[in-house]
Amino acid sequence: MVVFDKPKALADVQMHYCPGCTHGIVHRLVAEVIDELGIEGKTIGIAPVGCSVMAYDYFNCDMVEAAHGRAPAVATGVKRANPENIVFTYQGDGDLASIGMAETVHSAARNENITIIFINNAIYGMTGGQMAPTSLPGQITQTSPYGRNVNECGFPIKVCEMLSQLDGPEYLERVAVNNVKNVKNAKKAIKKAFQNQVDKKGFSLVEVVSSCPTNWGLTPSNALKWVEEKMIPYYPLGVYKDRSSK
Ligand SMILES: Cc1ncc(C[n+]2csc(CCOP(=O)(O)OP(=O)(O)O)c2C)c(N)n1
Ligand code: SF4
Repeated sequence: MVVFDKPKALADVQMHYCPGCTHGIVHRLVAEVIDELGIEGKTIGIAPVGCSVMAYDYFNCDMVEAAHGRAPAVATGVKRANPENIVFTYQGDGDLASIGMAETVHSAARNENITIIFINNAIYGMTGGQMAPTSLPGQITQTSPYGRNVNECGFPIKVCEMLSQLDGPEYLERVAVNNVKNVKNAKKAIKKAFQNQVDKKGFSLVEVVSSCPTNWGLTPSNALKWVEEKMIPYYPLGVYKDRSSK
């Protein structure tokens, strides 16, 4: 009996992520969902700029690399040209909520029939730990050495809450992957976000509260604690919009 196996949609290569980084967990969940929905032959992923830039090497499906922040625009083009394909983006907070905010908001407002996996780790990971739009008030980063001062830098952007004000999006949920229960919920949300696209329901975004132990300066286990104690209270988990549930 097989009790643990690698999803077929995940390439059999070693990932470059740091020890304790939750990008790997989310990759696995996305791959499991692609396998379970039987859509591996027709799925196209859009990779971001950021630590997950090399997602194109990790998923066993066609992948397109977008310029920084432009993944939802690229996904829009790919999906409109190939409506029978399943198109997803995989983006960090710098990519999705900073440079790519316009693409995010407008693709949501248009209710594009795409799936967005949004990794919120409250920092720019790839470039060495600068403040992100989602860095917490008081959070120490390379560009906020005394802690994020909201009077100078503004408040963190709560993407699900913000997008939920739009009429467009079909489904918005925030999940986390800091413990087994949350990982299971995260998988359910990711599956629903892909299923919605199969069912032609429209724009579905899952925000995954994630960890970056390297740039937070924490051990992997303390980083998961920080997710529980600091991130989740600021970014409450739950469904922010689900038009089909009405
Ligand atoms: C136009 C442009 N501006 C800036 C950069 C530099 N850059 C590369 S990755 C990155 C931050 C990525 O952070 P995030 O999206 O949060 O992803 P993470 O690395 O944390 O997973 C930045 C600023 C770039 N590549 N292109
Ligand atoms: S820098 Fe952070 S986000 Fe990037 S791979 Fe390392 S732990 Fe993950």
